[in-house]
Amino acid sequence: MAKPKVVITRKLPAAAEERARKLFDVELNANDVPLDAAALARAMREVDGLLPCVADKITAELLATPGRKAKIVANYGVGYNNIDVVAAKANGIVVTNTPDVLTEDTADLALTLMLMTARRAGEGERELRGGKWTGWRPTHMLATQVNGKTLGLIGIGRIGRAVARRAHLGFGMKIIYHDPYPLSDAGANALGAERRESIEAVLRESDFVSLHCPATPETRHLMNAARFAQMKQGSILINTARGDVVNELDLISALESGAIGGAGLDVFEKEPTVPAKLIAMENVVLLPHLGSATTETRVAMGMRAIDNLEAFFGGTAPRDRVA
Ligand code: 8YV
Repeated sequence: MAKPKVVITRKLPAAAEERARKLFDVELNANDVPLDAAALARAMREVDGLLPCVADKITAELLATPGRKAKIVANYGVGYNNIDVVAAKANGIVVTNTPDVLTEDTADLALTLMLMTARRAGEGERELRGGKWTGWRPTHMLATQVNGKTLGLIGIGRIGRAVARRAHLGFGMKIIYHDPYPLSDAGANALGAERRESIEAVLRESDFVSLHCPATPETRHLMNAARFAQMKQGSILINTARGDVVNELDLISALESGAIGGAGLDVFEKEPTVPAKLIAMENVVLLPHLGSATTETRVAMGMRAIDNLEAFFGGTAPRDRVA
């Protein structure tokens, strides 16, 4: 039997590409140049399945491509806001994601941002590399203590819980959270996590606020001027979720006015564009969407997406179906 045809939109770690080559008649992207809308539409017409990444916009128009052959979009990533899942369902196209495998790395990165922002690590490094360090002194670059502070989590799914575990057990932090789906009593006790009835209640109490909700129409600009006004003065926002969850202009205003003390950001509204005003701020740590960027995890994400394609083409239910 002929192998199913698959397009993988970006270069993946070699082990994942090798497995894809064995299982599928696969088109790889050796040059790693992003596919434009026309190339994605051609793929929709000519192959059985697509394996896209966060930057590939799988729009309603694309999913309704006349003469479409593709029946599955196996996203490389746990977040799938790059795919119009409503349109996928309407067109009978299966969508899968890659949960679990990137939980720990993304939590590590949230803690990296928290520590770097609180302890002024980026600023200190810039000072040293810029040849401006004049030597040790008791009042040099005094920062915010992390240990024992209150961390507020907006969303307590897999990644939120992994962040809570690190912060509570490793840094003695008090964990509060808001999520439409509360933790079980046992789950909450293990993390020392207390639920709050509203996002505002979390913001009012937290020294650090970390976002761990998916990007949906409901969570778009969840952090806006009114919500920044609820945060404690000097508190720090961490975002490893999606840029859309934060109104970036309102964040800039909150940082400029001193309403909040800093931000650690791995994701942005218009990636790869980052507002110049953020880049100019010393109290902001900016990373280029590195949440899952370890070799181990990027291989595991590839394998998981390939598992989903293999199951689908083998006639069984893919494990990670989201539409
Ligand atoms: C991925 C991510 O690198 O999985 C996610 O949701 O944000 C990242 O870890 C990205 O989605 C790859 O497409």
